[in-house]
Amino acid sequence: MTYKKRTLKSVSAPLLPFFSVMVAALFLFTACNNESTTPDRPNVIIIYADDIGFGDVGVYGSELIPTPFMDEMARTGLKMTSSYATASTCTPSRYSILTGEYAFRNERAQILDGDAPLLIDPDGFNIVRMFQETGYRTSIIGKWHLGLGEGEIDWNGAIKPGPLELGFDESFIIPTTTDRVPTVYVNGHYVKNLDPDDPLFVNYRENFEGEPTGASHPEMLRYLADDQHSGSILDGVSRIGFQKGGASAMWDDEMMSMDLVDLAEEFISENKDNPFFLFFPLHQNHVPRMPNEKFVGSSVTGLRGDHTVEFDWSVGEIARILEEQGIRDNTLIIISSDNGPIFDDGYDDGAIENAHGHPASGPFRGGKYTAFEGATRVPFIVNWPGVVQPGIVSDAKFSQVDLMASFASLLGIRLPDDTGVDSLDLLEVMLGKSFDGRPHILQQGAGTDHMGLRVGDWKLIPNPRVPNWVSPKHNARENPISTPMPTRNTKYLFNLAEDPGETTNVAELHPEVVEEMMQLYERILSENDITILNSR
Ligand code: NG6
Ligand code: CA
Repeated sequence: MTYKKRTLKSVSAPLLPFFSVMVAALFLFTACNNESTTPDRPNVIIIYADDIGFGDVGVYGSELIPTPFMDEMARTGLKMTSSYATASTCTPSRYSILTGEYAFRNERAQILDGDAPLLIDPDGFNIVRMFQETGYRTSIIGKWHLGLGEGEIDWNGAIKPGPLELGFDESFIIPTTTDRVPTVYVNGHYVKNLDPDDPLFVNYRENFEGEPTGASHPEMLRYLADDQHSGSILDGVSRIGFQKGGASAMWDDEMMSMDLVDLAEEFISENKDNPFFLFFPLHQNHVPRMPNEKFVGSSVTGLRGDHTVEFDWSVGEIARILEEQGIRDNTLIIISSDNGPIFDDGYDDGAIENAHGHPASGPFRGGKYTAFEGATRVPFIVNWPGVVQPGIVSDAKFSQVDLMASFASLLGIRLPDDTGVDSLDLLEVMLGKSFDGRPHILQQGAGTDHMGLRVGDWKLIPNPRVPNWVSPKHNARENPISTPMPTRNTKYLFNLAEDPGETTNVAELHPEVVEEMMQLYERILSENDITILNSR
């Protein structure tokens, strides 16, 4: 592989050529490259929420869901207010973090079924490998949803390729979503706690004969579900897909947070003397919302809020563990979410009835699946004591796709050619030292051709369309900010400075802005950010 220096005219570039040689050389390089006072090689933890919206966090305006631990992270660190997931659904957003590439460039990078093959090429470069090859111990503990294996998966054998083949030294995953089968953890290559005498079978097309489903046995359910979520019943909740056997391996939904935090504690304490990268993607507040009983009633918005409080507790636990291990100061923590909020995502769990007007998208319109701001503009908190100054609020534009190049910069390495093609080195922005963010932000709605584009305060939705299973009932707020969806074949232009809620389409008033943004949009679709910025 050849590594060419990545120089960008409009953003700061990683400084010198280097990747994947000798660790000694890395130290030499970083020592020579001490232009800034930022220490290199901190531990890095990304705590990644599932479906937690901009307005679900106290410091972002939530009044009905208490999130003291995230609030404290923001008060003692950086709170970003124009930071985006690349997409309004899970798989594509995660794909972008790992690859540094907008997910629409890979048409398979869409919400994956639970038996889908691995989406990311194990032979390619990715953010995990970047940390691994620079001497970090790498681990994922939590939700994966990026596919496993190469086709048919035998859940009773070795399940690979997967996270380990992408550069994680250790992997303990929820293989897909918690509303999809199989409801088991995969530890390394194997289903955890599987009894060979009770093998596990998974099918996404048809049920196993005689097995109860949500459709056939609604009386067995804690709460009712839509048709899609009316497959096998596990832990009293029906899921997408069918599974049989593997009883000893089933996770306990209500213990999931404790399971994952315990593992994080183990990993952190084992690696307290060496740099580590922990990707910690949690399941809150994705459906089914089954918080531990100690969190039930902890918000006044029902299970959805309680689940969010449980997420916040995990954030607090990570801080506690780092303190106890004496490595809090040398650890950079990022807290964010994979997409905007949703209230009803398939289960009658009371989310809408108990919302009490809770503005889960903050001041923005829309949520999960859409291309409005609420779909991808998510909480983004950076905490690194002594380096990130306390209490900074930054409105600089940043996308999670930038994590790869920004961390490359922190590590003092240069990304290989043709990798991370949409990832910009915004390390200084990420650390609150600069407010000069991305020139443009692409926001992928559900599917690959429903996008938003933000440039400055302008926001264009060139081609509004959403899957037919996304309906207005998904959002709880009875105001124009949440719904209805725009009309197809109409271009929508909003001025976010005057109209952050994207209520008024001003496309007809500003045809020249639409025209210019359409040109950029077409360019982004056919080229990539690095090429575009270099050609300016
Ligand atoms: C959708 C599911 C939804 C959720 C989503 C993935 C239906 C009708 N809806 O297909 O409930 O699981 O996939 O969410 O099946 S995500 O946050 O992981 O992208
Ligand atoms: Ca999600």
